[in-house]
Amino acid sequence: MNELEKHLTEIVGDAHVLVDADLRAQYETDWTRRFTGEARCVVRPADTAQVAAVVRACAEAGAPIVVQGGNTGLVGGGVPGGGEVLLSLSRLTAIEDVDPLEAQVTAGAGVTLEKLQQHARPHGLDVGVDLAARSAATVGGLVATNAGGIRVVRYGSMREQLTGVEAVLADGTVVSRLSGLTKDNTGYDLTQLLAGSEGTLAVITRVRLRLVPLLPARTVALVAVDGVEGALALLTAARAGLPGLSAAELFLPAGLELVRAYGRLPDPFDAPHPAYLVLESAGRADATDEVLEVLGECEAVLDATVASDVTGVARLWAYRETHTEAISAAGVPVKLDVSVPLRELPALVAALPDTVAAVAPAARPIVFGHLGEGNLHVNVLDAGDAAEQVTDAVLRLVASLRGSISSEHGVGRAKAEWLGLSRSAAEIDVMRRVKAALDPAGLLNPGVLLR
Ligand code: 2HG
Ligand code: ZN
Repeated sequence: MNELEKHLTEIVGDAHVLVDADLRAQYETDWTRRFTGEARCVVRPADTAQVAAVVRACAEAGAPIVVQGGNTGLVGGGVPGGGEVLLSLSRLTAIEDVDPLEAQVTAGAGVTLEKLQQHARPHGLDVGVDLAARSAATVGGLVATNAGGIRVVRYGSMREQLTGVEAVLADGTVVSRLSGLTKDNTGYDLTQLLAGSEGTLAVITRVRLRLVPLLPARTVALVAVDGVEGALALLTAARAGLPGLSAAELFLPAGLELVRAYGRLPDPFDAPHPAYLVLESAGRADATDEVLEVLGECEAVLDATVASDVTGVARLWAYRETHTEAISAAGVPVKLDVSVPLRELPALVAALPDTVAAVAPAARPIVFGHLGEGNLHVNVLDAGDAAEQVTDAVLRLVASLRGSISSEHGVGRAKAEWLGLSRSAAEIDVMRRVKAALDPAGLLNPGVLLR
């Protein structure tokens, strides 16, 4: 053990500095097996004071750091590029009592989304963000990446839930802004600056989140529509006709086939259809009648199955939520997360197969995502050694449609090279200046977001 590791051991204790390769291994590869890199060691502080001491020790030693939450990220932002100290926030699991008056809660960065949901629900409150990785994804990571998920159509992304953060700057200084004031116009919004900064500006140690009413009645419709334009027509109708609209998720026949084979799920319809939508309405009372009325009036709807009991709702959601698992079981995909203006979505979906085939003829694109935001998850299986070409071709197509190369997963290591497709040179220059001001030595998450 060299000087830095000894110093880190003094701060967090023997058991929480992992130097051996086999102990480090689970932290060094992301769960999709697409990103891997060796860490100098893994360090697991227990609280903000220990995080600050660890960061200070690394700064003094000039040692770069990569920050990791639940390691559920999808762009390689939480795994080492090579040689960093891997700072795991998994032990920062303290949760404060729910504040029912403000409808807010403060939680440690290592609290999982599921734990926070369980903590809020007995108070008749809920977390405004939900996503399939809820059992492992941590709130620190969700804020650092400004995660989205399946409820953005109703409540917005993680930054919309955020009312404050506590964070450790690159020199070990702690900044804490956890008062949770809903209105507070006292200068630069440091909380929002850190949302989506992907660990490049500071290490988020605690977050304060606003909570939303717990809505016990859910009605879900799995709907077959006549195409992506039809899906958008139904979205428009659902936005107007369903005040409780809480999800609008799109998938296509190739995805349905894959999740059915993976989960041994029955065919939800008698025949294949061009596109599918999961619509959800949540509220205090059952919305089945409203949902049926919206479906009945939309000409794009070819078939539908509706449920409002807990088992039926879970059964219908499975067709959408198991996409990621089913894809992972089929191979290591190229995984892209893009968005375009809604009116360009049909053009994007139509152009994708040829765009991919031109650079990887044997590849299988599986496309699904969050319709409300024009956010598509373009997963490409069997791209062989053309992963880079597939990424380049798809991201250029998206940029040509005035879209974003990262809708909700972030830029990470995976897309840093393509940032210029979505951000102007002037914007990237401002980002670099902010980075240089907060982390002049470039020790926090080097290679992530900005190269
Ligand atoms: C989802 O919406 C996640 O299910 C994962 O953002 C997307 O696996 C993916 O590409
Ligand atoms: Zn998603």
